[in-house]
Amino acid sequence: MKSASVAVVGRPGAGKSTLINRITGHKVSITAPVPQTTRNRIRGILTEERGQIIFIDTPGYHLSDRKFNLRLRDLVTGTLKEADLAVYVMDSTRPVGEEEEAMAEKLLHLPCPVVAALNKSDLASETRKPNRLFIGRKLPAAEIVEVSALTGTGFSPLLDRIFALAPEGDPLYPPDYYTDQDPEFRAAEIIREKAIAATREEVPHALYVEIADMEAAEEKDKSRLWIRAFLVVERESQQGILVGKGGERIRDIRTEAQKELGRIFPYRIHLDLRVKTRPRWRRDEALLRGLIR
Ligand SMILES: Nc1nc2c(ncn2[C@@H]2O[C@H](COP(=O)(O)OP(=O)(O)OP(=O)(O)O)[C@@H](O)[C@H]2O)c(=O)[nH]1
Ligand SMILES: [Mg+2]
Repeated sequence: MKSASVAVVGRPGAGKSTLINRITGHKVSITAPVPQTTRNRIRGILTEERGQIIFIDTPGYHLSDRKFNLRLRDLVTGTLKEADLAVYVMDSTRPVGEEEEAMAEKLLHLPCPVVAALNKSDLASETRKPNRLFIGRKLPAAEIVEVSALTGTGFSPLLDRIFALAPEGDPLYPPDYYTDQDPEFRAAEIIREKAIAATREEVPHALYVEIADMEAAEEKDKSRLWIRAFLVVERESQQGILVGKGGERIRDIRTEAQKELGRIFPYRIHLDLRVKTRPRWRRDEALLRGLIR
């Protein structure tokens, strides 16, 4: 039996979370067209005849000296240290930039093997070939597999490679487990995804979700889950954007979140969603310690 912990790393927006969701067959990690969505290490577990692979989603590797980004990068570094192998997800439709250079440099010095997943193979791209050459030059030991995280193309050779490199061992989780996230974190992430999808520019980055409380109750013949949550932003103007004209936007976010939460949790969901402002929260060390982990 194979048993491995696999760090999934790469530039923001490369498709790491989409890949893990598709490979495990479950919505484990939220995704968005805007970069810098994932802020945590999120486990997605795949168990099959060959063994168990624990994929660890990580924040996109982004070069910035802000406190917030440094913490995200530390999380990537920490995850790579503990992993049995790394999957380097690269967007084949974007030219190589300094972030790819830094990422490749980091992977080159790892003790564990690296598999490169050249993603978005469903899209036409003039950068695919140069990107492939870049990986070959920078990480000569890494096998390159072209994949589409969106369609699942290339997953079979990718998994063959991962299982071939994985160490022997016993599974760490029961076979029906696909993630180890607690319900509060999952709820907060789903709500954040819907808020990101409804906004633009700086708002997705200035946003986090606070779950005030979550309580299950049996009422007549129905199980209900009450969730009280806040969308927290940095400025009053962002608060206004999230609320929208006549409260329209926050209502839409709530509806979308409630729908998806209802698919994840075996309850009828009652979501009470409000917006509040917490200036400069991205510089608040104590808060970041709780949020980015
Ligand atoms: N066409 C296409 N789009 C993809 C593919 N993989 C991911 N995407 C899209 O790329 C965008 C970013 O995907 P994510 O999975 O959120 O990327 P990520 O690497 O997790 O991003 P961060 O969490 O910000 O680091 C989303 O709009 C996805 O739908 C793919 O194989 N093909
Ligand atoms: Mg992500």
